[in-house]
Amino acid sequence: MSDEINWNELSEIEKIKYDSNFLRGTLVESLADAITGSMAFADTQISKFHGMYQQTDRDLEKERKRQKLEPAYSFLIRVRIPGGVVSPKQWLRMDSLSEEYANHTLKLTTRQAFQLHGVIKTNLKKTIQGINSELMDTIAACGDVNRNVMCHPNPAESELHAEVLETARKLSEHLLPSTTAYHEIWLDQKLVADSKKDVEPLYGDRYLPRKFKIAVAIPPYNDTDLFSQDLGFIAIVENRKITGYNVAVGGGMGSTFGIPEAYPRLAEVIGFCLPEQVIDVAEKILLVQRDHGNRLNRKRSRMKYTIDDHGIDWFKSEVEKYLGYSFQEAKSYQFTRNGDRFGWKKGIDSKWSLTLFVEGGRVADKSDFKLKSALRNIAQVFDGQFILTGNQNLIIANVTADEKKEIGEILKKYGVLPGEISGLRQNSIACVALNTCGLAYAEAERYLPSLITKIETILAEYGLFNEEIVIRMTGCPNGCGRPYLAEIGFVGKSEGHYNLYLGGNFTGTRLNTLYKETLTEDEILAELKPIVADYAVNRNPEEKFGDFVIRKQYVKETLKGSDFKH
Ligand code: SRM
Ligand code: SF4
Repeated sequence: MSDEINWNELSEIEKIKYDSNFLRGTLVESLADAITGSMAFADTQISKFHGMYQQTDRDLEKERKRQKLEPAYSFLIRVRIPGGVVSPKQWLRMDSLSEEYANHTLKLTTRQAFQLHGVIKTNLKKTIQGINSELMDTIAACGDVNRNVMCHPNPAESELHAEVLETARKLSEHLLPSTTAYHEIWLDQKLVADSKKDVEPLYGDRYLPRKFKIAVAIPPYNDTDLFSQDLGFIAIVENRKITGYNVAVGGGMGSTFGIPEAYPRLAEVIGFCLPEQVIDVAEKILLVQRDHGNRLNRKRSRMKYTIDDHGIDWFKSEVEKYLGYSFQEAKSYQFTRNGDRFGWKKGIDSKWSLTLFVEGGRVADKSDFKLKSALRNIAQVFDGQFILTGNQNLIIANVTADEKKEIGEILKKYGVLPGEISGLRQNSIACVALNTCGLAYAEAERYLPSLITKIETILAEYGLFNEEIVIRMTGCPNGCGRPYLAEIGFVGKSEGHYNLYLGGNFTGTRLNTLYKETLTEDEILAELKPIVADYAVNRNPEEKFGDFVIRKQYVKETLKGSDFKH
């Protein structure tokens, strides 16, 4: 079949995947090439499936060019952690790898994964072996496959959370590529001489047209931003049991300035399935996308466009054809919020959990705020779990009453106390952007905290310091911080300039709308101040900021992704 393909009309990545011999490419040769810190182009694409991205330090770009040096190449490594749950030992391993081989920080991502930044080529293998030695891996953390599966697994919330964690883990395992390339290349396991023996029963030899993302959520909390996912499972709970899941398809945030046919889109609910059907449903949806997704133009190859191109009814019936049975009618559900809920919480089993705000998901030591040291110390003395949330935060879970006291003391010792953090900051997300992201037009993680401080001054002036408002910033329109679901969203246009989007809602079920383009910081503050003032005086009781700006017509509601404007 693949031999009949007209490669000229397909995106060049399709040929690279096909020629890679089930994700081997010439990675071994690229790793051995001591002349450069980079990999051959095709290997930079294939290595994504192994959980890494080649990057350059963009802060050093000009100086390296001036000195006629090649860019300062290094790699980000992303660890696959379904549901974000790791043990203290695993945390300690990631901590020590970040010290030994990376830039001394840990990044908690918007998909509940760890990222290490700044790993040079010669340290890649040692780092990946270190990760695997603590029973974690980086397979399929990136690439045209199913990515890390998200869910909210805090056992303090209910016994159902353990069940969805199990589901997320099963989904992740089931949808892993089956090539042995990862084990050969990184873990020195036996080389398969004729690796064409490998089969990819799910993916085939060209894998998916594009990345594929799944999340599970238990209402009323939409803390995995379910409608931004290719595939979302909404748990339906009756008599304290999960009786099944509503199935939502076709979400995605990625978009591109100047290309109106690339837009963010919300997932749509197409029906209900039983818990025992979840894996099958996910597999068949993935297969429909594999077989019908656009392989010509990567800007249009996510599943959201397959759905918009063919229609949701066609998509649903195609999935049902693959399944051999029909979905049941969707059940009613209600989300009341997205984001995380902070502080100590006593669980159903009398154990405690602490949800800590981690600004921009960056675990690092600063002079008076030694978060990294504090978490290392906690991991050394306690026996529970660390849970990475989908909002770049961290839950310390399964804590006994004795451990609670000790953890409190450790946090105090290192200056990390869950003190007063504004409702705006608590609900903030910033993508990585500069200095590592090759696609960033502007700062995000390094800038949003100081912008929030300035917006907080305005909010405090109007008595709104504690008002929870979802604010998100990304350095480009790809949407890694899911900015198009924020009540206040910023997307970088160029250095120091951002588009401002308003009117997403607090439950993560509405896209926002472009309010003003290419604003500087002064302009952002000048635009926001009168709206905040109006909100303080004229909002209805309990009315959220995102709903207010729609009611007062600062922006019109975006009803569907294809209407979204940059
Ligand atoms: Fe992302 C690419 C970082 C979540 C949409 N994303 C990138 C790259 C790898 C840049 C690149 O391709 O060279 C970024 C690396 C920056 C760095 O230096 O670390 C990057 N994405 C991230 C993370 C680390 C942001 C964060 O600050 O947490 C998140 C890692 C998640 C994970 O653990 O797997 C991250 N990315 C997302 C999300 C949010 C989500 O998945 O819930 C999205 C929007 C949802 C979606 O996929 O539609 C997202 N990333 C993208 C896109 C646009 C995809 C598209 O459909 O157009 C790109 C660019 C691409 O794929 O071409 C991208
Ligand atoms: Fe990079 Fe853009 Fe993603 Fe931010 S949104 S991490 S700038 S690709």
